[in-house]
Amino acid sequence: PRTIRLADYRLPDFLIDAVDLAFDLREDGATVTSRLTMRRNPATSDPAAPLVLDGQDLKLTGIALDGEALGANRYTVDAEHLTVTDLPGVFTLDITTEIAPQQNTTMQGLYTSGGNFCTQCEAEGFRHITYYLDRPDILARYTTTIVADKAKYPVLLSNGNPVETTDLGGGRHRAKWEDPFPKPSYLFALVAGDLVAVEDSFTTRSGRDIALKIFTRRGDHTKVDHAMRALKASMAWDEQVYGFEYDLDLFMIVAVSDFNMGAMENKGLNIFNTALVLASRETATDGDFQRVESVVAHEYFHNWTGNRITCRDWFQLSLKEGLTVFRDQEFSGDMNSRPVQRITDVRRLRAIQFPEDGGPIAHPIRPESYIEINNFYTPTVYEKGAEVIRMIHTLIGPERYRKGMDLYVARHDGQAATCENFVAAMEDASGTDLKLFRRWYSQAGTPEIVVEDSWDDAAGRYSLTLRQSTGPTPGQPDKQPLHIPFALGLLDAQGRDLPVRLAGEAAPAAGTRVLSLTAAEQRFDFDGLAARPVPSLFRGFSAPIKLAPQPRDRLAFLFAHDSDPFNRWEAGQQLATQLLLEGVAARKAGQDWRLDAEFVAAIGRLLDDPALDAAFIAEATALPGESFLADQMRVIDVEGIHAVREAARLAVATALRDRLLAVYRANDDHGPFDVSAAAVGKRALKNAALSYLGLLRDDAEATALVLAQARGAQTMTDVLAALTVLRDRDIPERAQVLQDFYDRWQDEPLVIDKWFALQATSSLPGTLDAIRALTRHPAFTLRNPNRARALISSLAMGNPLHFHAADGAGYAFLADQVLALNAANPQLAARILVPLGRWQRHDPGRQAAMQAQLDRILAAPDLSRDVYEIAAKSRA
Ligand code: HT7
Ligand code: ZN
Repeated sequence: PRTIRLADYRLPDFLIDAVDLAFDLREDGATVTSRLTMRRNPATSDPAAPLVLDGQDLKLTGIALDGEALGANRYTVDAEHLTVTDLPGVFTLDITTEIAPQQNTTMQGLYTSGGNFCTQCEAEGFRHITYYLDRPDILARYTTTIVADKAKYPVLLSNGNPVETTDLGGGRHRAKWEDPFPKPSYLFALVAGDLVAVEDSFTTRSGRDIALKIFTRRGDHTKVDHAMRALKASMAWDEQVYGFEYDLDLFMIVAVSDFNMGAMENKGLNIFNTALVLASRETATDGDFQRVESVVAHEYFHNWTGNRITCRDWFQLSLKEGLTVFRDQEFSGDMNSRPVQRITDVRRLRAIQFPEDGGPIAHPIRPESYIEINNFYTPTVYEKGAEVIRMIHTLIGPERYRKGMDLYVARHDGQAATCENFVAAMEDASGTDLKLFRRWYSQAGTPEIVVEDSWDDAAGRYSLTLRQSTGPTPGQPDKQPLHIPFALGLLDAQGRDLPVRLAGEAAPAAGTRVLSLTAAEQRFDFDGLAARPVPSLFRGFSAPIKLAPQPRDRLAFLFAHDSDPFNRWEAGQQLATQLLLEGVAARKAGQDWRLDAEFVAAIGRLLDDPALDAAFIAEATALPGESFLADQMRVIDVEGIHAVREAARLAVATALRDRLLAVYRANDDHGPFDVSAAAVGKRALKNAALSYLGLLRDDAEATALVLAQARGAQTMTDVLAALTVLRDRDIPERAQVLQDFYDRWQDEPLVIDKWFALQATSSLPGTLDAIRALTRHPAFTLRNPNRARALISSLAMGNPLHFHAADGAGYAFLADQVLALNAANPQLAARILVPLGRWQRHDPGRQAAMQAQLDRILAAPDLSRDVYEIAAKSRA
C-alpha cells in the first residue's frame, strides 16, 4: 500500500466553489447526482493539469461538462479515481453515481443503521458517496436535496438551514438544505429516518435565537435531557471563554447506534454514537453522564475549531482535535470538580497515550506519513495534542492565550490552516518565543525527567537540577531537548506554600510558579528560604512527561500536605507504585511482602478528611491500575502485578474495614437523583469504599451490602459498582445476579454493552472461555462497533491478566476477531488490533505468542489497508 507523506503536500489544481447534491434514497440503493461548480486554482503549479477526483465503490452512470454529456475519450475511471482531461478555466461538472448504502458495513460514507440512512465522511468517507476532491483544503458551499419514502423516512436532514420540503405524491417526499458556510467534504452529513426530535433553543449573546434539536429513535427521546443541557452549557461557555458565537440558526444532533467512533462534528448536523448522547439515571453511570457532557461540548466546540477554521491536510489533524480536546477538558473542569477532571484526563493520557508513545506505532502529534488516515485518530493526536495546547496556555498564561486565539481566528477564519499557523498566532499575540516549543509537534515519545536537589544552608539557597531525555521511537533514533513548562511549588515543613524566588529576583507571592525547561540539563536556584523546602514538581501535570521516582519521604509528605490537589493525588499514586513494584519484585524472588502500614494509615486519614472533596478522596484512595503498573516495568510481570495489587487492596480493606463501612454509609444518599459534582462525588466515594469492602470474602455484612446494591440500587452507577465487585467473586449468587441484569435490560443495547464488558473484564479463572461463549450469545454481533468493543476491547485493554494469559490464548482470540472484522469494518478491525502490538516489554514467551498472531494476520488474504498498517508496524 502507498504511503502518504506530509512533505508531498501540493496545492490543489482545481477549486470547487459550489456543490449541489441530490440523493434519491431507495430500499435497493441510492442515486447521487452532483453538480460541481469549479475553476482552476490560480495558485497551481500546473495550469494544464487534468482533474483527478477521488471516488471508491461508486458506479458512474452519468457525466456532463457544462451541461453536455462528456465523451468517453475525455475521462477515465479506476478503482479510486475519475480523471477528466482538457478542462477550461471555469466549468460545471454533473456526475451521477449509484451506491449501495444497505451493503455498506464499513460505516464510512452513506450507510444504514437500524433502518435509517446516515453518513460518516471524516476522514475520507465522501469519496464513497460521489466523485470529489475529497481533501480538507477544498472548501465549497453545499446544497443538498433528499428524496425518500415519506412513511419510512419522515425526517430528512442535511447541513445548514432547511429551505424547502415538498410532498411529491406516490408516498415520496423531498427536502432541500442549504449550508451558507463553505466547508470541506468531510463535514458533509445526511440523515434520513424515522426519528423523533426533542427541541429547545438558545439565545446567543448577540440576541439570535438558535433552534436546538436532538433526534433519536422513538423511545430514546426520554434520555436526551442531559445532552441538551450540556449543549446549552457548551454554547454559553464558548461565548464566555472564547467569544465564539454559534453561526447557523439551527443546531442538530442525531443519535445512531452503529458508529465507529464517538461522534462527528458535521456542520450544523452532529451525528453521535448513541453511547455518547443518551443518558438516564437507570441506564447510564455518572461516568457516562460526564462523557456525554464532554463529547457534546467537544463536537459543538469544533464549530469554530475545526469547521470555521479547518485543517489544510490530515497531517494537521491535531490542529482541530488537540485544541478541541483541550477546550472540552477545560469546559468539563468548569462544570465539575476541576482537580478530579485533571486527574481523570491524566489517567487517560497515561493509560492510552503513554503506551502508544513508547510502542511500535509511536508518532508525533503531527505525523509525517501514513498509509491509512483512519489509523491516525489516535490518543497521541487527541490527548497528547491537548497537552501541547495546554502547555502553550500554561507558558503564556490565560490572557495571552486568549489573544492568541483571537489572532488565530482573525487570520484564518474560513480557511484550511496548519499547526504552524496556530503556533505562529500564539507566538505573535503573546510575544513569547515558541521556536523550541515547536518540537512538540514533530518529535514523538514521552520525555523522561530526572530531578536532583541540593540545599546551601549558609546562603539559604535551594537548587534543582533537571535533566530531560526522550528515548528513540520508530524513525526517530535521536531526540532533541523540548521546551517544557515546569510548574513548581516549594513547601515549608508545615506544608505551606513558599514564594518560589529565582536567585536575583524580587520576592513573588507564595504559590505555584511556571518555569521553562529548555535545555537537556538545567539548574534553577531559589533564594530567600529559611530552611530546605519540599519541592512539588510539575504541579497540575504541567507537561506530558515521566518524572523519575522521588524519595519516599517526600512523596508521603506531599500526599499528606500538597496544596496542589493534582500533585497530592500524584504523590499517593507514585508512592503506591513504588510500594507495589517492590511487592512484585519480592513475589518473584519468593519473598514475603506486605503493604507498608504507614501507607495504609495515610489512606485511612484521607478517607474521612472533612476538608477534602468526596470525589477527590475516591481518586486518592484508589491504587494505580494494573496497566499503569505494567507501564513502569522493564519486563512486565502480568501475574505478579495482579496478585500484588489485589493483596494490597485486601490489606487496605482489612485494616480499614470499619472506617470504610462508615464512609459507605455516610455517602449512601437516597435523595433525589442529580449529576452535580457533589452528588457524583458522594457516589464515587461510596463505591470506592464498596470496592474495598467487597474484597472481604468472609465478611457476611460486606457481601450482603454488595448483593443488596447489585439487586436494588436505583442508579446504574451503583448497580454497576456492585456488579464490578461480584464480577470477580466466585460466589453462587453471581450467575443469577448477572442473568437478572440481562433479563431486565435486554432491550437497552447500551446497557447490554455494559453486561458484555463487565464479564470480559473479570479476573476469575475461565474468563477467556466465558468470553468465547459470549461471542455465541444471541445478543452478540461483531457488526455493531459498540458491542464488538464491549467484549473484545474490554478484554484486550481492560483485562491484562486474561488477555496476556501465558498460553497466548488471549492473543489468538483477538487475532480471530480482527480477521473476522477485516473486510466488513477495516477501521474497527485496525483499532481493536492495537494491543497486540505491545509485545516489546513482555517476556520472551509472550513476545513470541503475540508476534505469531501478528504474522498470522499479515499472512491473511485481502488485508485492508487499515489492518495491514497497524499489523506491519506492530510487527517491525
Ligand atoms: N472528528 C471526528 C472524527 C471521527 C471519525 C474519524 C474517522 C472515522 C470515523 C469517525 N467518526 C468521527 C470526531 C471528533 O474528534 O470529534
Ligand atoms: Zn474532535
